[in-house]
Amino acid sequence: MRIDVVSIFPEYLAALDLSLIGKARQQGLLELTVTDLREFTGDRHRTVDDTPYGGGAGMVMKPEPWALALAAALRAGHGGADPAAPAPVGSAPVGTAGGGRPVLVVPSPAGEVFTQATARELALREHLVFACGRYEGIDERVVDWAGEHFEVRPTSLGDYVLNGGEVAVLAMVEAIGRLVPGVVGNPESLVEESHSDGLLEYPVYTKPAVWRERPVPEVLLSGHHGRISRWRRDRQLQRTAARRPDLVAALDPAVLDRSDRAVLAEEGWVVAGEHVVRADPSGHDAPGAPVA
Ligand code: 6GU
Repeated sequence: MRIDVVSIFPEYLAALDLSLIGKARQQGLLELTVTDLREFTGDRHRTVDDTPYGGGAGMVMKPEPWALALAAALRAGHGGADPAAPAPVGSAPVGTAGGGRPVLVVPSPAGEVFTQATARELALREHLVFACGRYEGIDERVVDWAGEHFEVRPTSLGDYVLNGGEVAVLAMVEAIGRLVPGVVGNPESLVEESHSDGLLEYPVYTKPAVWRERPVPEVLLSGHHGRISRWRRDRQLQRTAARRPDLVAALDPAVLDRSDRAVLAEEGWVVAGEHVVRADPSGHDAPGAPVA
């Protein structure tokens, strides 16, 4: 997989040299470049922003440096070919090759929310480009122009505001990169983790068996794999009900066995047809409940 990040603060992305992602880059599993948007300016002050048409607070990123930077990223992904040049005879049409068109991820609190499903989807693509905006954002015509060359994905980490896309890109590249085959040494550690099955992870413990008068739950020392699996599943269900009722409401009843349903019932949730809903004696509809 190839990843290009464009930012006016390339130093922010230095953390991608570290840890799992840094190692994957050294091993050649990920080819990642970070470029400074200001390299694509033409004036003495290397200007990347200007005042907004229509007025209002803050500054807007100028379109031309972005178009030049993104075109350079496209060329890098084509092995240096001019993205505007006709495709060589016999080459696969865009969108039919394994990874499809390059994806342009535009981090923005106004984007679609990034989830584990987004990470899984993007981990299958061959070329990702991240455009880190600052100020009030990038001139919207860049997004329009980029749509001719990329699949454009305005993407948000959640409902809060960061000063720019860089921190969001660190999070997204880590979430995506660790799903690229070979990046995480033991692929089993990708299976049993939060969100992979729509539930939060169960609690974990290590030695000593008693720490500051607190014992590890006895079942975990039993060596009884069936009981341990059941205990862990119960803790996942309880924890998800307590912390993330939205995830419980999104569960497919088909994945819930009788024990699962019993645990959820104790937390106040019941299966009603195709949905898991709050067992609410008041009769008010729970979020996600089917309309009767
Ligand atoms: Cl992706 N960017 C910015 N600037 N703020 C955010 C965000 C992204 N996700 C949540 N807040």
